[in-house]
Amino acid sequence: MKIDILTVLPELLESPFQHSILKRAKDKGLLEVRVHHLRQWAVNEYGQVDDYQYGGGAGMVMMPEPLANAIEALSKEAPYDEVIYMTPDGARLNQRISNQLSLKENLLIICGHYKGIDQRIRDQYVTKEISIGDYVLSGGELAAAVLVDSIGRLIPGVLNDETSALFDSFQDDLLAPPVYTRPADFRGAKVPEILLSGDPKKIDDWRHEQSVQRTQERRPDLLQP
Ligand code: 6GU
Repeated sequence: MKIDILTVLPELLESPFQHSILKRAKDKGLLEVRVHHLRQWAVNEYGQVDDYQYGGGAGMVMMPEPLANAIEALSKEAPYDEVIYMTPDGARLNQRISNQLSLKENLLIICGHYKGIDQRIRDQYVTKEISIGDYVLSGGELAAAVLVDSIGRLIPGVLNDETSALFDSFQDDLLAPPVYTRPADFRGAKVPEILLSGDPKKIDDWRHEQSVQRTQERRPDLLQP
């Protein structure tokens, strides 16, 4: 999979993909993330990419020309399956959306800044608008990093243990069960006996029970049909 990211703050996206699982995805050739500076497509030599909004009001708006030129130039290499705009008024990201996007080949993510991007770019180029939750960030970059992380780890072959994503919280609309490692007795607090039983069926059943219980307590909304 290839993911292009369009931003006015590429520095914010330098580190997130250089570590851990996403680094492994890159090293294995399963994921290529390219960060593009929107200023390359600025309208003048001052690097202008934003302007005052029509109708007045505080805050700048990202101009349509740089974005359109960038999207068109980048699309020439290969057409995008989705052009995603990160915005607090987009659809709230969830595991289902990440699963769907992990099956795509070629994605473009646009990071908004200031008051956002000109509506005409959203109308004419953007195919998906995504928010990562009901709070406001100062730009789309950190949200884009969250999205790429959640997608990248789902690409087949990225995770070491192929099955492990299957047991993540949300993968089946349940939260993950509690986990334990050594020692079996930590300052008097013991690991549940069943996990030491060596009986895989019992352990599976216990984990499922714990998942359901945890979901009922913490996220009953996930259990609604
Ligand atoms: Cl995608 N962008 C911004 N600026 N704020 C957000 C967000 C995105 N998702 C939640 N808050």
